[in-house]
Amino acid sequence: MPRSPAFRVLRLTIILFALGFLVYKLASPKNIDAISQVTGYSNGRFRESVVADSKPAQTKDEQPKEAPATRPQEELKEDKAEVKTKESNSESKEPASAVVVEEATSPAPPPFNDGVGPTYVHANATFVTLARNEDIWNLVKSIRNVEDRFNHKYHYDWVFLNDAEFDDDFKEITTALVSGTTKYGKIPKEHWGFPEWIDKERAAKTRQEMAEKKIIYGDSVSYRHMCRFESGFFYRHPLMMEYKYYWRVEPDITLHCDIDYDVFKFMEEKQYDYGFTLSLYEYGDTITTLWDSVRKFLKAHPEHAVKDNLMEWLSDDEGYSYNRCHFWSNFEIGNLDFWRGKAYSEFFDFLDQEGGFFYERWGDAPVHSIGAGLFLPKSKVHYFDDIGYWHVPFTNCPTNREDRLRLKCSCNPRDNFSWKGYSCTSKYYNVMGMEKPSEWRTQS
Ligand SMILES: Nc1nc2c(ncn2[C@@H]2O[C@H](COP(=O)(O)OP(=O)(O)OP(=O)(O)O)[C@@H](O)[C@H]2O)c(=O)[nH]1
Ligand SMILES: *[C@@H]1O[C@H](CO)[C@@H](O)[C@H](O)[C@H]1NC(C)=O
Ligand SMILES: *[C@@H]1O[C@H](CO)[C@@H](O)[C@H](O)[C@H]1NC(C)=O
Ligand SMILES: [Mg+2]
Repeated sequence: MPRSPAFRVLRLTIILFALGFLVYKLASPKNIDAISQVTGYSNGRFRESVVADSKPAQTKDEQPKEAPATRPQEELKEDKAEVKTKESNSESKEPASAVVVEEATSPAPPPFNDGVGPTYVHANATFVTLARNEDIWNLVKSIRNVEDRFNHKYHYDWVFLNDAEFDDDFKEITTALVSGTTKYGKIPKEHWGFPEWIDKERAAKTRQEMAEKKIIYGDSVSYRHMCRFESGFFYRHPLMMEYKYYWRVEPDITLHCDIDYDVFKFMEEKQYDYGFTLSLYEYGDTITTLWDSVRKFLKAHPEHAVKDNLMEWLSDDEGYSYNRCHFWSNFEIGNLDFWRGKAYSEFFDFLDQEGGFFYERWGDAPVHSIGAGLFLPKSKVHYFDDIGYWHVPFTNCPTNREDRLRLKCSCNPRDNFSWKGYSCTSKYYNVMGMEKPSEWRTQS
């Protein structure tokens, strides 16, 4: 049935009116904010006009506190060290005047979608990874995890160390992935090789014996250089000297949960010097005489062992023998100045002279753990039970179900290694006098 022209005009008017109303509604300040939150789109000016009637854009932690942390970019030309500053990062290094103006006109325009602003005061900290060029594809997985779960909000620096020169591919890929500044350092020869007092024939004989016993990495020379480097040198590399705190990251790890606070500032505020996620028993054949050397050292330097240390966690007979408990050092968040201090430095030098890095296969994990366990009061060691972590073959998964949901954890709580027989974490709780979470028995 044909309709009259008047009807058509009326219909068109109604449609146009409805469309106009819709556009008006969508363009209202509240919606612009909602849209920009959903799409992640934000740009200083655009947000400025809508900030007033939207919810606070920053959380407590992200609130600007003091003048911007303009950490000076020192010239570190030694050891062919190289620094790459990303464009996004240079935003946070702008001169103070530019930032102050912004603060005066707008209460809270964050420069990053979901990160801390340019006025955020970072801890004096960096990530650090020892790797070979060929580790790149196992390493990107780790970096992606750390960025997604933590560093995309904070943009901490990342130092990469290698006994060889990093190639361009390695540098380009890692620089693209890390949201902070990346730095690349070559390890000096004295820190990666046989010291002159080591009898290389004797070392070769050990490697052969260990190979026959099928001890993991028992026949490897490079693994021993790695363990010695991580035990006594990583914290003295020129690139590391400008930092106080570090987080060690290895290739092929997984972070299972969001980390919704600045762990470096947490270390600083709580005055912790060493943080771990997993602990276990060391393979005895790799450290046959390590504890004998530790005892010799303690006899010569009784002043270094502090009161209220973790001796009870390391030894079941008041220091007579080592029970082989150690923190798993592929994950560490710690204070570099502790390793650089007198007690640990003398300890490492002593162990290095003893030769066990080569005549046996002393690992950096027991060496660090004994150092931290004896020369730090136990109150300075922290168990990060909230950091979901995996390095083949063990998992740390937060016990508390609410935490796992809130932090979007991807770990199966049944895989939690920390309460199982081969872990030393239960013992750690006993020694610390900490109460175990109620669920622990069902998981042991
Ligand atoms: N530059 C360099 N890095 C190394 C070398 N060997 C090991 N690494 C690094 O040192 C760290 C420890 O080595 P891994 O091979 O992971 O040793 P692991 O954790 O005991 O054993 P996996 O079970 O194989 O992970 C990792 O960050 C490696 O990338 C080496 O010869 N050169
Ligand atoms: C960071 O820490 C290192 C080591 O403690 C120190 O030498 C350096 O001056 C610190 N840098 C800043 C900016 O505080
Ligand atoms: C795993 O064990 C640790 C203790 O070692 C505990 O704190 C953590 O909550 C446990 N997680 C689960 C899921 O059981
Ligand atoms: Mg590893």
